[in-house]
Amino acid sequence: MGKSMDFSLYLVTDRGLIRDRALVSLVLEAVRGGVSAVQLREKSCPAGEFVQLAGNLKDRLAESNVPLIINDRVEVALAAGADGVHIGQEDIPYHQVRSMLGPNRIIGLSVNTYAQLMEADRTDVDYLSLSPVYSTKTKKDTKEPFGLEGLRKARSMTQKPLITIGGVNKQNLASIMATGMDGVALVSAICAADSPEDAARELADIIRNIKREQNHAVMQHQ
Ligand code: TZP
Ligand code: MG
Repeated sequence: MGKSMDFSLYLVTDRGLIRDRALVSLVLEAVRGGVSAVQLREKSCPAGEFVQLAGNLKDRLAESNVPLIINDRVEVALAAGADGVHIGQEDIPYHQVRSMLGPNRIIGLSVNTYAQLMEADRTDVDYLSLSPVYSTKTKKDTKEPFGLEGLRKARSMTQKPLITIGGVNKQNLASIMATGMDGVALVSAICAADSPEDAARELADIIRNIKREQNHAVMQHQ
């Protein structure tokens, strides 16, 4: 996996939401539906178990070419041979994560304010996640939501791949993508769905349609 990554439909896992289903098979179903990237997010998993889970998932994702990103835990990503790490503002600082992972692995960073966005824009971080776009039950300690206006403003401030997270679902997805996001990250819309595969397929269709309309608009403008 090189550094080019398709951010459009980015699944972030939460074992608390998957009921009695196995995480790896749920993720693989979602990938069959059209998920383009996966972030393994485990907030209280012992390192050994986390590495085993990540290694297993990485092996199973190999044939789909979907990258595996690890939330927060650089040592887990290295030990499991993951494609990259996603960090937040309170995690190990970006430059240190970059020196630990080297130039070839993907690093994503959550930004909660425009000041953080501007600071991150000056680095070679691979993608930025505006967090959150909306408040969500899945994560209670989020900062002030960007909302659609905030996404548009953020889009005008950076050329970097830009995604957003928080309360994204099939109802609001088209309006979020229309602000110029490269993609969205979601937890409950896929992890809690009765059929993660169908949910992912429906979301991927919406994204495909809006990207097609956007390309069309660009071509007509040329
Ligand atoms: N970071 C900001 S909001 C969030 C994370 C991990 C949770 C998003 O979950 P959902 O269910 O997609 O709203
Ligand atoms: Mg974090």
